Amino acid sequence: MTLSKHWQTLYTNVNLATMTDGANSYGEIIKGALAISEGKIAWLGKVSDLPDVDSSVVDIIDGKGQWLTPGLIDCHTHLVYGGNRANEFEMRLQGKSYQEIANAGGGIVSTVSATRKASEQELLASALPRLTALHQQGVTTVEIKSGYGLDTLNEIKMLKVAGLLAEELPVTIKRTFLGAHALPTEYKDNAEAYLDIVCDEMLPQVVSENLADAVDVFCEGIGFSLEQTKRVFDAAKAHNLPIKVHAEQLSNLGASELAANYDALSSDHIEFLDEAGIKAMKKSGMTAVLLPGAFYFLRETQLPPIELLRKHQVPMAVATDANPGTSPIHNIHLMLNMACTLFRLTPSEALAGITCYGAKALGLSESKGQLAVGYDADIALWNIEQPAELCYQFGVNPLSRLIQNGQQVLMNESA
Ligand code: DI6
Ligand code: FE
Repeated sequence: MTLSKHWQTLYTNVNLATMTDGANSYGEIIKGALAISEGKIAWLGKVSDLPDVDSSVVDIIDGKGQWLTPGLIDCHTHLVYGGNRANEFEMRLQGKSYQEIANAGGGIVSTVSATRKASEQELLASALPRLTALHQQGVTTVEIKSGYGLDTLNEIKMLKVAGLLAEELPVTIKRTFLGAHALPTEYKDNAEAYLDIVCDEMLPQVVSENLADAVDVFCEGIGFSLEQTKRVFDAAKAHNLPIKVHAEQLSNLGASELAANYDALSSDHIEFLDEAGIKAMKKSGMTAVLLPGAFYFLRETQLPPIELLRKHQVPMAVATDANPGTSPIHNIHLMLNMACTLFRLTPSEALAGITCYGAKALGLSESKGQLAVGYDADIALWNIEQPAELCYQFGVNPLSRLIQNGQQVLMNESA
C-alpha cells in the first residue's frame, strides 16, 4: 500500500516556498508536489520522490510550475468598525497631528460612536468587503480586535460580528479583546473606573461566551499607562488568555518588556522599542509585529529597530493593522512591499512575517503558516516565477488558487 491511498488532492509540478526555515530562506522545493488528506498536508517533496499515485482516487492538479506558499496570515487588524475617518485624513493634511485630533475628541472615540450606533448586521456588512479584499489576496487567517465599542454591550457586539465573518467567508478568524483601546468619553477623567469595567465586567463576559482568543492593550500616552496596562494583563492572566500589546508606537513606555513578563504572544508597532525591550522579548519567545501601513499613513519617521531585532533573533511578523484611523489599508500585498521598501526587510523576512511568524504571533505556529506535513492545508498558489515577486510588484494579483483546510476556496483563471 502506498501513502497516496489516503490522499484527496495532489498538487504536482509546483515550486514550494515552505517557510519552514523562519526568515532565513523561503524553504524552497523546486519541481515539487504537495498532497492533502483530511484538511492537512499529508506529503510534500520533490516530484521525483513521489510515491505511485492512484489517479482514480486522488484529484491531481497540475500547478504548471507556479509557486505554493502557506495561506497568508494577517495577525493584527481592527477591521470591524462603524463609519470612517476620511474627515480626519483631511484635517491631518491641513496640519493637525494624530494626537491633536485624538485630544480634541476625534480619533478612536469618533469611531467608537459610529460603531456603537451600528447594528450587528450593519457592522457585518461593512466589514465583509474588507475581509473579502484580504481573502482575495490569499489570506486564510485573520486576527480581528474589538476596541471600538468600549462598553460591555458594544465590545461583545464587535466580537460577535468578528465571529460571524467566519460564516460568510472561508477564513479562519482569531479574535482579540481590546477593551483597553481608548477611554470612552463617559469615563474621560476616570481611567481606573473604566478599567474596573474592562477587567471585572467585560472580560469575564467575553470569556464566558468564548468570544476571544487573546487580550490586547493600547499602552501609550494617548492610550493606557504602564500601570493600567498591567491591570489588564493581570486580569487576562487570571482568565488564562494570551496577551498581545500595542506598544512603543509613539513613545517608549516599556510595555514590550512588561508584556514579556507575562509571556505575551507579541508586541505590535514597536517603532520606539529599545534594546532592553528587545532582549526581554527574545527571552520570553515573543514575536515583534511590524505594521508598516500605520507607519506610512501617519508619516512616522522613527523606524522600528529592525537591525536590533535581527541581532537578537526576535521573529518579525508583518500585518495590515487595518483600521479607520491609522491604517485604512486592507491590502496584505502592499504590506509586503512596504515592509521591504520602508523597513528594509528582505523579501524572505517579509514573507515569513505574513506566514510562519504571523502564525507565531497568534499562537498558531504548530498548525499554520508553514507548508509541512501535519499542518493545516491552508495554501496559496501563485502565478509567479520567484517568491520575491510577491514583495516586489504591487497592484496585479497573482493569486491563482486558494485552499483552506484542504478545500479549494478561490480560483482565478486570469492570474
Ligand atoms: N494603534 C493603532 O494603530 C490603532 N489602534 C491603536 O491602538 C489606531 C486606531 C484608530 O485610530 O482608530
Ligand atoms: Fe492596531
